[in-house]
Amino acid sequence: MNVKLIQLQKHGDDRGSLIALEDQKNVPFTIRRVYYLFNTKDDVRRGCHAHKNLTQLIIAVRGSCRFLLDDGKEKITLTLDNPAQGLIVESMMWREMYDFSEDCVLLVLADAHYEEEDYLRSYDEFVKNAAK
Ligand code: T46
Repeated sequence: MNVKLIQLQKHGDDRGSLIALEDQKNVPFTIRRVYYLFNTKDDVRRGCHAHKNLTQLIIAVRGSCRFLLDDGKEKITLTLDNPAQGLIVESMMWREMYDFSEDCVLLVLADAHYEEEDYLRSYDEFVKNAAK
């Protein structure tokens, strides 16, 4: 399955930590959009869609949440709980996020602007497209 967890270099000293994100350097694409998810209730599932053509880097800059990733053939689950770890999610990957900690802030860097037409929000439609 095409899922990568990348380690981000932490610059730390006795004042605290800092992580820099630079496109085409530690972010493997040109950054066209940045958004963040916060104040998510712990009993909800977010995502529940795939993208036809979008690569994203997702970082839990605070708190934690679980991910279910499904490429139409295989499913995996993982926890994001480390601000120095980035999850790369490519196109045609069904994602669901759940078990958000109260303080969770998910930072997302994307290689394209927001386009509702890029979303596959029906699982059946996603599976049909993934099989092509
Ligand atoms: C993803 C996961 C990790 C915008 O207007 N612009 C944007 O850039 C985005 C991402 C969303 N929106 C609007 C569309 C909806 O009215 O914000 C609302 C919530 O979006 P959505 O329900 O798609 O959010 P999530 O948390 O289910 O999914 C989001 C991203 O959409 C998705 O690409 O991979 O976060």
